[in-house]
Amino acid sequence: MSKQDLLQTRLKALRAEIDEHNYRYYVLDQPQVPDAEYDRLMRELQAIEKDHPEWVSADSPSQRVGAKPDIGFAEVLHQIPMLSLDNAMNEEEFLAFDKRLTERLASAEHSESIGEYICEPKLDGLAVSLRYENGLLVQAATRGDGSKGEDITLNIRTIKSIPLKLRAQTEALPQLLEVRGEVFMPLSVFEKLNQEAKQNEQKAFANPRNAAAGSLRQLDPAITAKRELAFYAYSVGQVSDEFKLASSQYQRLQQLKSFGIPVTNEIAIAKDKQAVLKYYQQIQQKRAQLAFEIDGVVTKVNSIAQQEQLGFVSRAPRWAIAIKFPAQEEMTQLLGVDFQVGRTGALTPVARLAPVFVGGVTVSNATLHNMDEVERLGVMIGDTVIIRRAGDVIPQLVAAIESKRPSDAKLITAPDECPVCQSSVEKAAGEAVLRCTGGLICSAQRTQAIKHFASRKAMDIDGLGDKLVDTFSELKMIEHISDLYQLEAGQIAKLDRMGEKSAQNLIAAIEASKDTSLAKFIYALGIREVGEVTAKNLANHFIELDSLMKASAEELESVEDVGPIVAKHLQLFFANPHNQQEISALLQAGIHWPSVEKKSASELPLKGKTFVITGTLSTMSRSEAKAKLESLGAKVAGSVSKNTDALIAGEKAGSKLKKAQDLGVAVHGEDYLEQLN
Ligand code: 5U1
Repeated sequence: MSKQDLLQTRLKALRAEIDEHNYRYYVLDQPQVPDAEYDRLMRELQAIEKDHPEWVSADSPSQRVGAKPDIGFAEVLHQIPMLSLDNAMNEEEFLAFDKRLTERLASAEHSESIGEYICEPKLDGLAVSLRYENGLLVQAATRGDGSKGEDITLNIRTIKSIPLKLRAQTEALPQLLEVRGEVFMPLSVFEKLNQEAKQNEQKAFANPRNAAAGSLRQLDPAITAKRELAFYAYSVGQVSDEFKLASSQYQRLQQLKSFGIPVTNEIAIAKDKQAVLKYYQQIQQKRAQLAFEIDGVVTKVNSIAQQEQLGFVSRAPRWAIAIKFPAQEEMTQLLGVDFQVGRTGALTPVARLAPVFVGGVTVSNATLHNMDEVERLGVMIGDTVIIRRAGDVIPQLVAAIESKRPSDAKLITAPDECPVCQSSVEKAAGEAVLRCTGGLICSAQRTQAIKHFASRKAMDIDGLGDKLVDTFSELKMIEHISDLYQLEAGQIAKLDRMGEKSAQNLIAAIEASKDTSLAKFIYALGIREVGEVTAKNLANHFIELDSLMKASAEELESVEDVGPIVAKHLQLFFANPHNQQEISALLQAGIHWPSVEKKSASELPLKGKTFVITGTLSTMSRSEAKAKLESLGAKVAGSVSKNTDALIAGEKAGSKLKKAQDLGVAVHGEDYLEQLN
């Protein structure tokens, strides 16, 4: 064989191998080689094609990004119209659909009942048609108005999961095959794209669907390629006569898969209407974990014979319906913006909205984060805005619709004084947030500070939730944190929805909270930038509260996690006479923690050792065990590795115990902790 022949053989082998890896990755979801190996093969292919441009073919896996066309997008006529789907807005509407079908089939000449349904996720993307002739992708088009769309072949070719050439496996390839499905932007890509837009001070996309649409309509395929779009097929359009399509929707999707066309794994057969509803509920639960956005379920009669029998009404089939999830995005009007004061004085702009039902609840407020975000969104009071509420996430204002802006729209301006205590407002250099300078003079900051003080990771006052703190503050029953310890059951019992019993329970919980640890107390004080871990490090280092209060910046900075900024916050906090008074009042009220003999660093028995805790402990909680190990100088890690010195294994220890045993790491029972001091 000549050198040229050898090279051509290699070229063919490389193309086949890359196509095979694409199929395993995108269709089977079972990649066989690491990305680096795939990249190496691609580079080798590109190098050969660079030396031999005469060998380059349009179906080569290297040929995804073509040159920018001179003209816009040409018109494409759909030989078979691209249908739309009727919607069911809730479960009842789906049951009505099922009833209609049942009645229609029963009244047919050979009456029969609905066989099974197929359920598919309804992807929130754009419908496209892909035309394969003799196995090669020759044209791709948008849905357009269903009869004619636009030719987006060059952009579709950049989508790596769409094969440029179909796989010829057991079945012979049809001479013509038109595949229909949805192009979408995976959520990870969408988030990355918007992150970049923010960094470059560009407008972010409101949702993955808009981002996918914007990417597909790019005139330069190189830009589309960067957007990393994806595709799942959901039906077959035109197909040449000689090819025998399967007799059910499910089997047809399997046929497409065998040709190398991606089909989502989330499809399922439902034997009846109840099973469809079960799928609908299950996928709604799973929605947040999916890699792509879905806005409902598409359910179709699985038998193609029954589909044909049922037929169409105008542009929608009778045999399919989209059961939508409650919308996660809605439009409403921005009525005004208030500034909410947080625990550390940060002022957060909050959008006041005309109430709107979105994501299953009525929303009348949405966070705007900070003034930089207000500016980025370019939103004004009076605007029609898009509100998004996904899952349990706080509602967000994602975009303003400028074309609907009324002539009297008002600019959103930052206040120069605190809306609660009228102290001045400052914006530290390099920070996006505005802050009230009132400190604990500001009742809003005080209320938030009390909520933080009572929270689970701080003083853990059971039953004292945010709402109750708001009530206590409004009624001026508590103005300062230490007032908590002066509350009496009689006063509390008189409040709405509080009886004698719950008042007693709350007083008991407040009493119980007095028995705490120094670390929790430091954390509970709510000093800026002092989180749980820093509080623990400070407690372990200083042992006595007094030493911490008097510490120099230098000594503070010698503690792990404490830099000059945190040290400054600590010093400012402890120098404030009001805070000093509060701390005295709290200690006077009886807050205490076990005194620990101060050990110098060299005396800490577990210094330099790394522990892992696993299983269920019976004599103390995980966090107590962790605190104990840390107070003796150990580090507590989350997973076992060769650097682990010991594993504390409680009941029902599983994989971590096995790994420790495999690595020869020392394993101790829970009693080991008890004898430590
Ligand atoms: N999953 C899925 N989405 N979707 C959209 N199936 C599906 N089917 C459609 C559309 C427009 O139309 C069928 C009637 C082919």
